[in-house]
Amino acid sequence: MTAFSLPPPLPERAGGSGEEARAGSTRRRVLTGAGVAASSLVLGVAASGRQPASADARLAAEVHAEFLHGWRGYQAAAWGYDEVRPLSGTPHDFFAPGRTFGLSIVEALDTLFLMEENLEAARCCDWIEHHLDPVQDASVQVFEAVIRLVGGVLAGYQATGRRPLLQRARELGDRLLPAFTASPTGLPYTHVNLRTGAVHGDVATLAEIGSNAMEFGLLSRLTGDPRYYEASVRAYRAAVSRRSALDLLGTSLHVETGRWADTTAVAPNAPVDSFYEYLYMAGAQFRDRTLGSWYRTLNAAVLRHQAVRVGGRLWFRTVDFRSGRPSGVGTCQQQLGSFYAGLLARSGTPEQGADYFDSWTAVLDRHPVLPESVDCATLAPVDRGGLLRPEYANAAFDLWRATGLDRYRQAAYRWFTAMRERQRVPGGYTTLGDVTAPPGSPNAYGDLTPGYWFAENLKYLWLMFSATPRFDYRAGLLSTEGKALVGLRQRWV
Ligand code: DMJ
Repeated sequence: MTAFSLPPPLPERAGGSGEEARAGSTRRRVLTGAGVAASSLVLGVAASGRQPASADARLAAEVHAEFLHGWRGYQAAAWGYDEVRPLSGTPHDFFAPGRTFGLSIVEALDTLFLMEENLEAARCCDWIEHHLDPVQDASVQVFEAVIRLVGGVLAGYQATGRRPLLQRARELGDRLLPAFTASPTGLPYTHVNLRTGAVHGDVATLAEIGSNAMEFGLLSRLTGDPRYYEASVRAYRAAVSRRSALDLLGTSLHVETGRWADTTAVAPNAPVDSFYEYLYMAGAQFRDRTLGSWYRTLNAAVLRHQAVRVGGRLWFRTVDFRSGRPSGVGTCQQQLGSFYAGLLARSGTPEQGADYFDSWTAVLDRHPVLPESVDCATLAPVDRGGLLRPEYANAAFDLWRATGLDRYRQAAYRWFTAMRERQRVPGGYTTLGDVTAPPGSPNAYGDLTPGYWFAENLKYLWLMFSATPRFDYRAGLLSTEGKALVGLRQRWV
């Protein structure tokens, strides 16, 4: 397989001159196609997993049963479609109206493998091999297609070794690449038509810019084709080089000019959340010191300028990225940001990770399940929706792996029982319109099992309680969509 090179260190900020020339002269490292680091350079960040303390067969069985309940609901009402609406028993197209990618099948595949549901996982592989069309006339959001489809198919390939899956992931990657290569700055357009290659969406958020390095890096590693990872790193470089003197980033960038489209630093909330996650995680995955260095620089700035104590609890305020002064949106905090508690623990600041996790546990103390967003001064909901988000369980899993403390498993189990109590319906699991509305009231329910529910929510619980031999707890790495991109242990066909 061909070798490909990894990128040079931290770029200058915007306005610095000669960045590319300097970058070209710095030391490069090489990964072989088989993924062996050929350089002796050592990464400053590393996977921080532990072996599982002990299995709890009873709790693992509960988790397994609930996953299958949701899975059967999808199979019965929406097999072959992207998602299921479990109350109405109808399918939902996630990417484009009238187009399906069998999203929930792709999302569920490696979870089924980890749960030793071999026949179900094989059915998923069969569907992907025979029905997933990567050249549909559909304009898809690149970020979602990468983390959900490319990541899901790659995880399936790693679990099974079935070569057509790798081929399918490669086809998808090739069809998504124009979003990066058509851009004059390297910042990806947000959408691409898989058939025509036409791109659109010229303002990209940080999550859309960076949340591809794990999947594209793995695709480069498995195929020996460097283009995917190089596109990811170029996009990261384009964003990081535009950081402010405070080492803070705004929220979104104009793809064609490279100018900031706003001035607010909102980390770790959406829509920048996984930009930071992937700097750290891809840095660990590929032993890429450049990404690790960017993560440390940017994350230190977030902790320095955005961390704030409200009522004794740790939260992150929105600030102007140039001045560091608090900006606009007051005290609103998104549940999506709660993953960051785990990332902080993994990346060397476990005290802040624990504190931030406890802040979200305080929110869970107040509500039946976590609302989409809260006012951190009062913990009252701002957005009352309950979208079956996995981020709190993701954080519990990461904190448990990083610290070994059982309290995180207990917190995750409590979160699981709340979800089971409120969001389980005969057709599976559903979103809520208002987490505070009593069950049965008009606003209580939404009608969707999001694809990510199959990839994430119960996988974290299963990994915590099953001690499955199919996952390497020490070295395994999960993507932002919960795909086990590193550490799936057993191949079977
Ligand atoms: C998932 O699609 C991914 O975790 C993504 O990074 C943002 N969050 C959703 C689930 O809430």
